[in-house]
Amino acid sequence: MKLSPLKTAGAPPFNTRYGEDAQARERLDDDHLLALIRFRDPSAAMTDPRLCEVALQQLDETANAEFWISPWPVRTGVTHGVGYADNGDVLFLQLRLDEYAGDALQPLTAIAYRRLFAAAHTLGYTHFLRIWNYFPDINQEWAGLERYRGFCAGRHQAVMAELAERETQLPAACALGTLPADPFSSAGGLHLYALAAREPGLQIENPRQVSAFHYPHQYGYRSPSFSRAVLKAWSEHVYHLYISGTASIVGHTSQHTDLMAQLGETLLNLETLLIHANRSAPLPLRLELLKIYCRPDIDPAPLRERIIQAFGPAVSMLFLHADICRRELLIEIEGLAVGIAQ
Ligand code: 3EB
Repeated sequence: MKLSPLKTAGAPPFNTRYGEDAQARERLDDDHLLALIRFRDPSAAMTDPRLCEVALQQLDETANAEFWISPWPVRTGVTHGVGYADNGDVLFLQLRLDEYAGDALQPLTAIAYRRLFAAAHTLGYTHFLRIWNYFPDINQEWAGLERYRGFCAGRHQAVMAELAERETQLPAACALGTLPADPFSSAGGLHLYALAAREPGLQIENPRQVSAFHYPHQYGYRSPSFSRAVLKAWSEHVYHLYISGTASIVGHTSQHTDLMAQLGETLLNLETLLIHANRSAPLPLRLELLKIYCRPDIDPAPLRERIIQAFGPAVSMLFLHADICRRELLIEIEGLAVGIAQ
């Protein structure tokens, strides 16, 4: 297929929104659909490279799937075992690898990342803007090593081999522990999805937080390879800010044991990051989407209320139950902010 987009000035190469999962299947018939993220135990085989099923339990009846929509038709395929969809400007990639042993997560992660990078190179999108990382039992220890730390070591290995500029080209990210409804289903394993572009974005760090790639070794012998956010200029008129999973961490230390206190600190981190990113963006960045991951058994209602207090009622929210990568953390929030010239 020839990709010759009729580009509209002032329009991004894709829009993201939360919507009803009930509409999900029929949306796959639309060749403008770049990606569809659903939150449910994944089916055994990948049926469409754009359909990404993540084994997290949703808390909300209405907004419970994420749609990435392209203004023009997309192409789909599989390369290096990585499913993809692209529209000439933006590439969606996903990869799920089965896990046969809990202590093999580190080499599995390195392999997964190498395959993601190889696929993106083959397709001509060499700049990763955002990567989502999901796998079960994130806080469980195997042979004395917490699985999250094993994951970080595998990612570190692959990222160091890939990136020339190791501290200024890191994608935004999140890493969450999945919670399959059926533990004997095919829902286990490492599941990555990502967003890549032909030209780089701008890495943004949070002045309230030590950069994750500089965390001291008490959090793992290889630090987490991600940036706090990536600011992408899709044109002079359109900016996206991909905000990494953000938690109640100041400096490099987790703060508060109380849920609402952790939420308050997290919101302060997000506000600070937005103000900081706005200094690099020629247009004001408005927060549009938030995805809130909280530990099982947490009630979303008071969280929603507090978030509306902070960011107003216009922000769309999607709540998921997940395990967070530090045992003491109860909540983590990622987001998308957009700047568009009027
Ligand atoms: C933190 O700030 C909380 O390992 O990819 C947030 C975002 C976190 C991404 C990752 C981890 C990751 O360290 C945890």
